[in-house]
Amino acid sequence: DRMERTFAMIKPDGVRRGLTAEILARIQRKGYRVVGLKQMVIPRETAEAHYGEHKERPFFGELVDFITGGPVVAIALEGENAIAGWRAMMGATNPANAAPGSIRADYATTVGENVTHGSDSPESAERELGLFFKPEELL
Ligand code: YYY
Ligand code: MG
Repeated sequence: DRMERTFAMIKPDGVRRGLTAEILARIQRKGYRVVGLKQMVIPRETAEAHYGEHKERPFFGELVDFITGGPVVAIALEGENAIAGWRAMMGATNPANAAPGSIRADYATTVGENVTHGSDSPESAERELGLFFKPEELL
């Protein structure tokens, strides 16, 4: 139906555990187009902006420490209904509630280290893609 772009990320736990190829394989098998891709260590101020909606939550400090604590793989995805579709492939935030076969169900045990990120709305997708990619880095 609707062609969308979304921001996906393999978090430091996923990269550290060697899950990058497996997760990219799932994305490509699904049929999403990878229109941006880079491995990077997220600057602290970018992480704080990315997770700005959680600034007042008790886990915010740990979340920013975690997400800046090692390389991530930042991914721009394009496809039909890619925003909700990628969220479905990831599964629920808490791996204990994630659907069987989803990335978080298959690879994570704790809410704090849940392997992947995905934008939750068209507005978030646009904001997050703008935080992580320059226009010329997107195909
Ligand atoms: O979008 P999503 O990653 O599924 O969840 P959010 O509610 O946006 O939370 C972002 C991030 O924060 C989550 O992936 C792990 C962490 N977190 C946490 O450590 N403890 C919580 N109770 C909720 C979220
Ligand atoms: Mg979120």
